Amino acid sequence: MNIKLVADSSANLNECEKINFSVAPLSVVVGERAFRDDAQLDVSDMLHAMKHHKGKTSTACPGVQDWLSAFGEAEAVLGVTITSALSGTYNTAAMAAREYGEAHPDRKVFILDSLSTGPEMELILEKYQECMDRGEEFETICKKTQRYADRTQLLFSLESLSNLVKNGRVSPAAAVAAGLLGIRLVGRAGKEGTLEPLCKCRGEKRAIRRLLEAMLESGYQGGKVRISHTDNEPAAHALEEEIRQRFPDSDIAIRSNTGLCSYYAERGGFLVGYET
Ligand code: X90
Repeated sequence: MNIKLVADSSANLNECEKINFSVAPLSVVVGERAFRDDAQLDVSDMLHAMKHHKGKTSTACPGVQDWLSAFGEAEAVLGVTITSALSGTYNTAAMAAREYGEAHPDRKVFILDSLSTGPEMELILEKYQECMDRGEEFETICKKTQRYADRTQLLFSLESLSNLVKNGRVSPAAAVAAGLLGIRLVGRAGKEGTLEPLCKCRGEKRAIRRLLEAMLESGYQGGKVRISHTDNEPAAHALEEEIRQRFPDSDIAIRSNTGLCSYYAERGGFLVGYET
């Protein structure tokens, strides 16, 4: 069976990075300009436009048509989306899946709600791929990957929560003190798929130490780690070093956030997806 992988653009992955993989882009709206979060997006141009824009900015989830184009002509589709608790993305994907199934009763679509975003979605896609490489049945892959997603987690460190608060994705109370100079909010994606603050740390070093502690508390034992950052490669590498001091052989990869995660994580923010 020819299986295709799909994800929305909050996974920070480019279409050319995987075989038979398509992305449904979210958009970032800054005044009159809409930045589609696809391979053509220049993230620093977008961040620059945001910084100099006085009015409101916002984001929009992919439309049903974006998902249908991503599905293409595949016989079977395995997908993953950003948390349905904070975005309509899962909803439009599920609508597209229904339409696709009605138009082609012989085809199959499975969409997993990550209850998370970014690098945790990356791990989920890698799991799909691993099962496909082993030649497993579609239904087996769906079940195994759903179970796998219960063992993966997401932590983050943010220097500003301003776009999350302005767009109603997090309560203003959670954001108190973040945004002050040098304070980072360390938090995680909770079980319900919302943002849960863990602590406010002064300085990046403390934030990184707290992140590792939180990883260990939640059962990290040297499994895979995926880190994505907005303009903060030094912090991503510093975290990688901290992890390697305890687990020298862990499989760790770092990448940049694309448009959607950059909009919400803002400059300096980084996300960590890992296996427990
Ligand atoms: O317009 C839309 O439908 C997109 C809304 C997305 C809102 C949340 C984006 C979060 C991006 C920020 C830090 C991680 C928070 C994780 C919470 C589950 C990344």
